[in-house]
Amino acid sequence: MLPLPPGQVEIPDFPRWGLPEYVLRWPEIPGRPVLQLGGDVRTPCEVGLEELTSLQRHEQISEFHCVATWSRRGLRWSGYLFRDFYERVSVPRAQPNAGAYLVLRGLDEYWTSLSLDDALAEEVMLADSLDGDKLSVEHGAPIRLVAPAHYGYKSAKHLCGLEVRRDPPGTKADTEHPRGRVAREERGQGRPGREFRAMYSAALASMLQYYRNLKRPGDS
Ligand SMILES: Nc1nc2c(c(=O)[nH]1)N[C@H]1C(S)=C(S)[C@@H](COP(=O)(O)O)O[C@H]1N2
Ligand SMILES: [Mo]
Repeated sequence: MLPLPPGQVEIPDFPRWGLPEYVLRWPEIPGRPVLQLGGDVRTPCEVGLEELTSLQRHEQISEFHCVATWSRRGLRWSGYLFRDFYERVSVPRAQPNAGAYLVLRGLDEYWTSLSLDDALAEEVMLADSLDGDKLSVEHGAPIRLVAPAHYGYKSAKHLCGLEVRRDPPGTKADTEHPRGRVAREERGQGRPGREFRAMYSAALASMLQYYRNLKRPGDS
């Protein structure tokens, strides 16, 4: 087995994770979920997830690397290749102008971005199933992005909107890197990756305890 990327440690489980501001929001899944396509496009529009069933299904097993230094191996995602979705649905329906970036939005109001090149790379998926089960709310129902070569914060859960942008969209904070490539340890901005690594490693045990004990609202 290949070694994990620099600074990552393997964990056996897969906790729901994210900034507390978002992770404690368990979004209500609409009866007919849609993706809003907008931004720098000729025709902003709405695509029902049922329309994705015209695309070829794709399954892959990949690693997942959270910037907080944990990695999970062997997740079996199923859904659609993002590139297929973009080329066969987004482009014909929304008619993007010459944008080079994508903003991804979740039902919990989370947002992140990817360069279009990174989003169209191999292994980037829209996943609606994990390890053979329908994607749970915990992990991003009804559909989420999966970008294994990027830190977990780029893999937007509960995806409900995609915006094409001509200019770099920026980030929510310096703890997110505009590109976030794991192989280059692009953990955040303004400091080298290994400094973020040291900070997260020191906090990992207590963070894992917090996220492993998250309860859905209503659970006892
Ligand atoms: N919508 C949304 N997407 C999100 C987040 C979030 O809080 N909300 N957290 C990100 C972070 S930091 C990580 S590590 C992964 C965690 O995915 P998981 O909850 O399925 O483990 O989701 C990413 N995508
Ligand atoms: Mo993360």
